[in-house]
Amino acid sequence: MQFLTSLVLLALSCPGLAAVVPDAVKTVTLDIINAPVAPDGFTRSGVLANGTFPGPIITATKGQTLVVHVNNRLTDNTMRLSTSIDFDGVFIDTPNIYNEGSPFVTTCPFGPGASYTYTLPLGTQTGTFWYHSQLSMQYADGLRAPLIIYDPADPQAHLYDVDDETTIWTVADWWHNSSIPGFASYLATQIIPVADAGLFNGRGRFNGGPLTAYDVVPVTTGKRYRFRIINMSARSDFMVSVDNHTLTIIEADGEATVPHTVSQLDILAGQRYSVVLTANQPRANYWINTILGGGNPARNLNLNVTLGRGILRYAGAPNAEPTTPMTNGPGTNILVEGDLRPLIPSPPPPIDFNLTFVTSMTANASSPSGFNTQWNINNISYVSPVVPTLVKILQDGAAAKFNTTENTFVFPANKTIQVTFPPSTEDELHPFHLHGNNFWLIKSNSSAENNINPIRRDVAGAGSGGTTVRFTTDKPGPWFFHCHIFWHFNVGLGSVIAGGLDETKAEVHPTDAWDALCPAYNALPEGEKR
Ligand SMILES: *[C@@H]1O[C@H](CO)[C@@H](O)[C@H](O)[C@H]1NC(C)=O
Ligand SMILES: *[C@@H]1O[C@H](CO)[C@@H](O)[C@H](O)[C@H]1NC(C)=O
Ligand SMILES: *[C@@H]1O[C@H](CO)[C@@H](O)[C@H](O)[C@H]1NC(C)=O
Ligand SMILES: *[C@@H]1O[C@H](CO)[C@@H](O)[C@H](O)[C@H]1NC(C)=O
Ligand SMILES: *[C@@H]1O[C@H](CO)[C@@H](O)[C@H](O)[C@H]1NC(C)=O
Ligand SMILES: *[C@@H]1O[C@H](CO)[C@@H](O)[C@H](O)[C@H]1NC(C)=O
Ligand SMILES: *[C@@H]1O[C@H](CO)[C@@H](O)[C@H](O)[C@H]1NC(C)=O
Ligand SMILES: *[C@@H]1O[C@H](CO)[C@@H](O)[C@H](O)[C@H]1NC(C)=O
Ligand SMILES: *[C@@H]1O[C@H](CO)[C@@H](O)[C@H](O)[C@H]1NC(C)=O
Ligand SMILES: *[C@@H]1O[C@H](CO)[C@@H](O)[C@H](O)[C@H]1NC(C)=O
Ligand SMILES: *[C@@H]1O[C@H](CO)[C@@H](O)[C@H](O)[C@H]1NC(C)=O
Ligand SMILES: [Cu+2]
Repeated sequence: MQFLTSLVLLALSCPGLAAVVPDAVKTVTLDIINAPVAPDGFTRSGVLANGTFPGPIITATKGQTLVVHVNNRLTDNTMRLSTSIDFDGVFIDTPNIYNEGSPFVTTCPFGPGASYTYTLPLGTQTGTFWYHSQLSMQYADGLRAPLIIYDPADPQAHLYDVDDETTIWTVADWWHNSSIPGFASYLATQIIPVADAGLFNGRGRFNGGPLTAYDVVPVTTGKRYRFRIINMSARSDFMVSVDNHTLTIIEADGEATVPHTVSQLDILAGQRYSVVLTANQPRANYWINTILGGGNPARNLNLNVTLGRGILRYAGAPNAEPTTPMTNGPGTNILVEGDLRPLIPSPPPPIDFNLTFVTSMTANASSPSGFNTQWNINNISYVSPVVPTLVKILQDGAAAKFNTTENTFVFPANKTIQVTFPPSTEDELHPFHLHGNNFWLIKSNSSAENNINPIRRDVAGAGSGGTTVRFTTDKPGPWFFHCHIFWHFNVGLGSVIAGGLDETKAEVHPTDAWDALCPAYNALPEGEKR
């Protein structure tokens, strides 16, 4: 650790690494439109940023303010017509919380024909992030894309040679139908519609479908690549490996880690990793295996998890698929999340409030949500309020009132909160995601606790092994804390962590454009609110 810390200091103080000073502001425009899209060869209509899936990559440099103008040009009413964008994993300071994009927590969505500009000072944060629609199940219809904040003086720069737009890897689950009938089916049957395909960098195949070209990742012998892997799933997790190569993890969710080499890693919905791959094998084509998990493939004969993959192609190798069999990966030397260590240690502070979150699924046609399928935290199923949480806090500060079904946990500012998910009886991990902040991962689906040097990240899976996270309310405000399996989230598997209500009221001064969002949304015809 001493040695690595010295390297960090060396890199930071080395004048050779001093970078060109970027513009203070990075401005991006996104037009949200409906357009036909066929990532796996099946053409459907999508809800798409600038008409592509994944949407355009947003890149920024450490210290910039990101300004994103979003124009809602949606017209296809077989999918949602309103929208709201979440910049997943980006830290947001209290004064900017109103630009955080969480419908009915920190904002209202905006309807077709309307625009909104998100202004996000990025501070000192760097790493791998993504943006997606935070409204209902809309991101399953396509509105998801990478967001990378580059560090011109990356303390890990000596570990890799290449880190650019060709080294971003996205994995995503994909459905042939709109999320609206899919969600209705889930409510009626309690079974999440099984995806039709798993996609690597926006491409994949389904059983019986056309032999669409797999995405090709070019590499040159001898070079070291920083691949930034983003799981943009609405449901599925993926097992990631590259035939004949190891992957050295150096970042998890925007936090640098001590380099840790594995052959395979499981990445949950919403999670990100940076891995270094050294092109040190014979010049050839190699399968990148990104194997989707989640759901019983027998329920959707289109789905063939083996067909979700890409190709790592060495310069000089034939322009062809690998000749080796498609496998699901080596199945050995798999990442154990609890083995990761932060590059720059930050010991977790002692606990002020100790919470337990018990997750459960119930069927209740007369539940407050009216859903026959309902997920609960401590027996409460989250239902969005009509008046967003932040609006209530800005009006009433500490006197703000929340319905039981808002599952809103109120704390003083500057306290340390621990949340324990006891071992559950469920067969899958719920990737719990904290907005605008991150947490220390004290216990990762196991009984082993690390109170000394755990990693910090913003998505962690809670499942049968038991998971504990710890975070502070140093940034007053209401922050969503929810399962990133959006099917579960949309039937109640969510909560709001609200720290320092009076401080929030004092520090947050939204713009007129933000103030206008809720009245405009409430005035929309029902069909456009959806
Ligand atoms: C999206 O499309 C708009 C309109 O064509 C363009 O101005 C903008 O630069 C595009 N955004 C990105 C991130 O490519
Ligand atoms: C989509 O769902 C609707 C409503 O259930 C159904 O009528 C339609 O056939 C489905 N389309 C596809 C491509 O599965
Ligand atoms: C992405 O996350 C989902 C849900 O947690 C999971 O089922 C899937 O395996 C993950 N994908 C990867 C490549 O890890
Ligand atoms: C990858 O490793 C396997 C097993 O060691 C070997 O059979 C195969 O030839 C290697 N692939 C290439 C392209 O070298
Ligand atoms: C999945 O695809 C592979 C490769 O085409 C094929 O060999 C296998 O039989 C398929 N599996 C299923 C369950 O259809
Ligand atoms: C916090 O609660 C968990 C159970 O949810 C318990 O195991 C743990 O000992 C408690 N920690 C403290 C410091 O009270
Ligand atoms: C179902 O929801 C209703 C309305 O909230 C509630 O009164 C009832 O106790 C719930 N039943 C179960 C089994 O949770
Ligand atoms: C949830 O409700 C069940 C049944 O009423 C009860 O046994 C259990 O203690 C409750 N759990 C929590 C965490 O409140
Ligand atoms: C509380 O929830 C009920 C039922 O969903 C709703 O009718 C009521 O308006 C809510 N009250 C507030 C203050 O949000
Ligand atoms: C929280 O900490 C900040 C920074 O140290 C300080 O400015 C603020 O007054 C504190 N707030 C409370 C309520 O303790
Ligand atoms: C979570 O931990 C349990 C208990 O060790 C283990 O059986 C299970 O496979 C783990 N789940 C995942 C998805 O890693
Ligand atoms: Cu879940």
